Amino acid sequence: MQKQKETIAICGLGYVGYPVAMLFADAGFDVIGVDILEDRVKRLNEGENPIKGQEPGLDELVEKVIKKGNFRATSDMKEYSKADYIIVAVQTPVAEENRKPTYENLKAALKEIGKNMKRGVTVVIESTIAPGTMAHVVKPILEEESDMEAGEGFYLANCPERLMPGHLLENIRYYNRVIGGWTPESAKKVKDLYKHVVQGELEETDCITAEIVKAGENTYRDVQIAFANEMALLCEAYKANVWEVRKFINNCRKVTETRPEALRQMHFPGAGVGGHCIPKDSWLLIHEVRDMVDPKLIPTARHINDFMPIHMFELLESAIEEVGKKLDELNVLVLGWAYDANSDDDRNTPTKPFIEKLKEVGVKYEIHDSFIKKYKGTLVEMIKDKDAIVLMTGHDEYKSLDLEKVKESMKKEPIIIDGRNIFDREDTRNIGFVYKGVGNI
Ligand code: SAJ
Repeated sequence: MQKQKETIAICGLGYVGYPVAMLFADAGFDVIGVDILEDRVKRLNEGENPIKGQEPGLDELVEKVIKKGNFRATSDMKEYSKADYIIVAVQTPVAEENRKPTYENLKAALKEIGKNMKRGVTVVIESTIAPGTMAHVVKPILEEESDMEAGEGFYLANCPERLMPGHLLENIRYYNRVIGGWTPESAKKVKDLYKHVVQGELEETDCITAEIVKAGENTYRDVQIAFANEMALLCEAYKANVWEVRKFINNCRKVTETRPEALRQMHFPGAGVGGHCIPKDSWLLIHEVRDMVDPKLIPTARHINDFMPIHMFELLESAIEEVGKKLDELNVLVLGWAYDANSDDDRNTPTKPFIEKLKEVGVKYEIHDSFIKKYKGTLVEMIKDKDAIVLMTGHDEYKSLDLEKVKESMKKEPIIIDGRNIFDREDTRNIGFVYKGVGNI
């Protein structure tokens, strides 16, 4: 077991790096948070928790760690030289034009780490990367900059994060983790380290397998969501209710280990797929072998999910046709800018392409989101005199809306477009709304 007062440097203090830093500090390690954003570093050293969404237990943990005093943030890259372990949790977006990973943040971070890291250090990549990246990007840069060899001068592994906003600490503590060691010793080093914060299983394998597991599981989710979204479009055409259909499909039979074929877990159709991960991890998964394999299903699933915000606009269009109003006379309230319920995370939010459609046709609109500073506002005020409400994000706050009062405050023949199945179609129609939901029109 490691001596407790070892030092861990965490590179990137966002939705992944920050909770990881807090948990290792709470476990007794000296933790140095390294981030290029000096303003963020300042606020972190003043004890501010940068994550504003609902994160059970995080505020209390931050308070405890700040009192302990073994966490500090810095933008000084030389601090890497003090670390026994360096965990990298930077964003790995893909370029919009060609869906290829750019790795700007990752390469810049690796250069600084390689330049400053000491012999015998263990480097762990938590960021989601395309299969082959450890071999073709991470290892070469670290070796080049440090003049040491992976597996000899330093240990190297990838241990992809499995975090979801709203469940950050729970996911770190209880989800199983896959550790891809450049060498078996590297995997063992990382396993012994993560034992201090992870109660889930720590499974050792090689780098390429761990890379494929992470990009693959997010792609699996994207494909499942695309199936649910296409089912929703089919149900609209059949004038059926996708939520009824989904209920009966998923209720086929109690899933047992021995009868996997009974497994039917249709995901949720909706207004679109956002976040930093799901919209791009499919492209990471196929990146290095796209020409060899020419995958069909995975890119198609991406296109179906990217279409859903546009479909929300189509539902709005057909509703206003029903009430004989014109798009350019419309005043719409859009509920939700964050990509997921009760979170302040708006990366790749599906609301953005929806808003671009409204702008394209000159629809007047307002956006409400209590988790996003720019879109905070008094909901009852913002509802006043609107023609339509379009729900993009399923924040709990919207579930408790009093639709009777909402109707009184809106223009006549009010419209609700429900992208997250928050409202009951019949109840909403009985109150006097024109209601259209994804897969439920
Ligand atoms: N969504 C649907 N239908 C669904 C599930 C989600 O439309 O049935 C939408 C959500 O509204 C959201 C988007 O998809 O806009 C992504 O939602 P998510 O629940 O997948 O959340 P993420 O992206 O925060 O988390 C995923 C998780 N991956 C898997 O479950 C395989 C999480 O475990 C990963 O750690 C995370 O990506 C990541 O960081 O990679």
